[in-house]
Amino acid sequence: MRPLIRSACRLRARVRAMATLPAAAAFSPSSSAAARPPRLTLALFFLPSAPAPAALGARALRTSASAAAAAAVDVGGVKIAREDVVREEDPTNNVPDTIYSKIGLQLHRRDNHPLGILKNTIYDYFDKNFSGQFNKFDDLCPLVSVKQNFDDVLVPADHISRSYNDTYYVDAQTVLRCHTSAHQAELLRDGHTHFLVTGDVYRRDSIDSTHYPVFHQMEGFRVFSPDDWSGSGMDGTAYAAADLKKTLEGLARHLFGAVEMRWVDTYFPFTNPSFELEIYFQDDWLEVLGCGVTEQEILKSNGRTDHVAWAFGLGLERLAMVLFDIPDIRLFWSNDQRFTSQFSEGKLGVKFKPFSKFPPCYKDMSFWINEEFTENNLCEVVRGIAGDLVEEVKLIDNFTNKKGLTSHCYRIAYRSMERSLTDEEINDMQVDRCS
Ligand code: FA5
Ligand code: MG
Repeated sequence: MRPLIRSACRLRARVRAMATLPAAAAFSPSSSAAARPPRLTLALFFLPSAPAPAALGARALRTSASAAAAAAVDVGGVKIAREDVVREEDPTNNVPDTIYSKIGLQLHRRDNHPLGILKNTIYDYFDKNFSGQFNKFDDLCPLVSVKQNFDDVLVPADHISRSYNDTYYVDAQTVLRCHTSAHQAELLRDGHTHFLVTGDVYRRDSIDSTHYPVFHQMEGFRVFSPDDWSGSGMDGTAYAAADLKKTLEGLARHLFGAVEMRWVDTYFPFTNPSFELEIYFQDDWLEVLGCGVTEQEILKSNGRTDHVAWAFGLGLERLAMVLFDIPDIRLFWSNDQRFTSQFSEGKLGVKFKPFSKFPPCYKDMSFWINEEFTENNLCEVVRGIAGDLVEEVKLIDNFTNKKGLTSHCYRIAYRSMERSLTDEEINDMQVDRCS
């Protein structure tokens, strides 16, 4: 999970943690699709003078995945055409067709889909406890301005989440929202004081069973006026923080029944204090949401001076994977009847019965990197070539030679959820599309 807000560099951390094997080990060939993966040393050597994966990726992506992209989609009455989002010649654009093809699908608006079932159950909780006070939005356009996504929620100018490595830019001023907090300011300005915003959000990220570049969040926001806290013996901030925790603990019980949970202090630019809620589930603590008391500046700038507010942002896939026992985040996008037929409106917590677990096909890929290399760019290239066949991309070796050149070896796990993959077809796909 890449936190929007923390700036930890997972790749660097992992690289540091790895023992550096001798070059011979890093590049030794082997061959089998079974437990010991073959080493496929593709002709992808990014020497310092060679193009970085970002540049290479953009081209690969745009030719390989366009078949799935529709001509135009409608989101809340806004028509979004491919050329509005994917601009091949524009260096300020980094949106591939694989991402465009997800815009407008709005899984959270399907009542028979696990994400729709979960959204409706959260709505039920707020309707029951706040009798219609919360306005609900689930159809706001995911194309937002840099101002909405970052400036309006006080994300610092140099924050890592603004980088082209982490965010999909349509142009220098427009992004695919990377969190539903992008809508806080406009809704406040429109006069809303209690609202829930559900939507698809987009982040360039690593690849594994819990990360997908498109996922879904629900934002909650509640404004208090001085009358609300004046008799409480608390100041506005303490009052809002207590109400926030009570509200979210109630929501967690509504979803999970009696569960162990804990609050963890954290940091977000738009809230202070800030917390994460973790739930103990299947022998581990799981972060399910971020939240906090809204920074005064946001309220002041949007017409609510002298008020306080709380806000939260929860990850729907995170919760749904736990509630429905869904083992791989790619499954949410499946149209396979064997997946879709297992879920129906109003039925939260029906346990998913895996219909297949086809064998993975592993390929290892070694290449020299330069200072421009990033893991997110590599993942984008791989996703552009293999689409949803790629299950995981994992750094397994990191080696620096005497001249200071560094090579990385990544293990790519390919696995179809519908059939067995052959070694040959994956070899062909890699060679065809990378040459
Ligand atoms: C945010 O996005 C903040 N906007 C949340 C927030 C809103 C905080 C309002 C305070 C006030 P973060 O990046 O941690 O924070 O993401 C929030 C939740 O989204 C996470 O707890 C997790 O459940 C989910 N999430 C984040 N990244 C992913 C991902 N790559 N895949 C699936 N779920 C994710
Ligand atoms: Mg987080």
